Amino acid sequence: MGSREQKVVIQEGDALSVTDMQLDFLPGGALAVPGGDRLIPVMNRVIELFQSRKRPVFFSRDWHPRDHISFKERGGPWPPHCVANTPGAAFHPDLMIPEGTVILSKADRRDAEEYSTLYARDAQGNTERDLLERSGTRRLFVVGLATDYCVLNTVVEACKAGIDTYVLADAVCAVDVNPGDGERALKKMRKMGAKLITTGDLI
Ligand code: VGL
Ligand code: ZN
Repeated sequence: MGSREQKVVIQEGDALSVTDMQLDFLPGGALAVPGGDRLIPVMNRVIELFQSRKRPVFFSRDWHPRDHISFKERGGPWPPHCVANTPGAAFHPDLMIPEGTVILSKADRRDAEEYSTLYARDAQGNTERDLLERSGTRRLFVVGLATDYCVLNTVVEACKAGIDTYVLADAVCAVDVNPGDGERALKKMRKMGAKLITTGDLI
């Protein structure tokens, strides 16, 4: 039987990381990922599964100052997006955010870009990596935006940190500034040792 048919049972030691599902990254937002909103129902089922198994769920967010280095006016590649405490930085209202979800902020310093969520921080300054360690997480499941930026960098860092990392390929979506960026990112993640599965493989 090929790996495509294999089911993955969510159990102790598993955690879910929901990456940057903020209004500015969704259709109508300042840096919209085309089709990003189609992930929401798929993702909600996964979030509910992790919640029902009492597994940790992390929500990361891009949390930029107004004059962040990644913005065009400062020579960066992006239009202003996800400015802290603005409507565009809010999570999409249709997302299931279970009680006890940890919110992690990143790229909140004016002169530093930060795509990976692994060192994003909660209100107390704990990083996602700290919290993964403390919760005894051995397998990290990643969903969200964008495949070719934050998901890619998170998965690469998690693999380097020795975490068994799973990408839910039907619950991520690419910006595709250059056509094929998303596909290349998935390939790179696989090469780093990440496992690409779909949400239907989870039970
Ligand atoms: C992201 C572009 C700029 C992401 C963040 O979350 O993937 N992409 N800032
Ligand atoms: Zn950003």
